[in-house]
Amino acid sequence: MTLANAVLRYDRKDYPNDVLLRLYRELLKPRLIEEKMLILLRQGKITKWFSGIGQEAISVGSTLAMHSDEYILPLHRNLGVFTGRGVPLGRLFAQWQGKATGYTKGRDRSFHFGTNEHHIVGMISHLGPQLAVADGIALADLLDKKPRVTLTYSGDGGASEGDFHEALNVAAVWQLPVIFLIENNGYGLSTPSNEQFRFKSFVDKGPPTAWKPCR
Ligand SMILES: Cc1ncc(C[n+]2csc(CCOP(=O)(O)OP(=O)(O)O)c2C)c(N)n1
Repeated sequence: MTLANAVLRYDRKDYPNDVLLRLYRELLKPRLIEEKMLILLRQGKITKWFSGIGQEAISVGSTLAMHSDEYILPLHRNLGVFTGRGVPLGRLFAQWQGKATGYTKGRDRSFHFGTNEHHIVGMISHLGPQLAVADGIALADLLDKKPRVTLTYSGDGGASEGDFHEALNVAAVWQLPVIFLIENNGYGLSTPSNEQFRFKSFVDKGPPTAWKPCR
């Protein structure tokens, strides 16, 4: 079975209650924070917010599937990565309100920040530049023989960038342990999918291959 024809199977009976309850709580946390942030936005207490409402399960599920010492490179709609990694809420709110106690010490009020303590690398742009950084982290792990995986995200719009194709190509050629997770929410900001790309699945951009480097 290839990734392209993989089917998501879920059977409630495969999971004990405590696991399901934990997942539900982890899902609820970013949603409740986002609802609060949207109120603060309307009140003029924060200046911007990129909503990830409806996409929480992607960030939360993928983050919880990672080990805590594996690097994640999230984007502007991946609040669930920060909550899933247990980043203190006080500092998160301070960051978004541009306070000195935030991660960027008041220099920025968005998701352009990381925390090495939580193995989260700050977003460079909303588009592709952080994808090649994920390759670099994975290469370091490979050279150090550390059995780790690096997780990075892209929107559907970001997947049209040259950076995206470069990062995928290097990862394929060097067999790097990177997960490129593409969130297709139907729009690249305001550009609809039918004006953005022409294929059925993003998997077509990086088909799995049996080829191995000869070294
Ligand atoms: C290098 C660069 N070019 C342009 C922008 C402006 N920009 C921010 S988000 C975005 C589109 C993102 O679309 P997509 O990847 O589909 O993610 P979405 O916001 O729809 O989740 C653009 C063009 C940017 N942040 N960085």
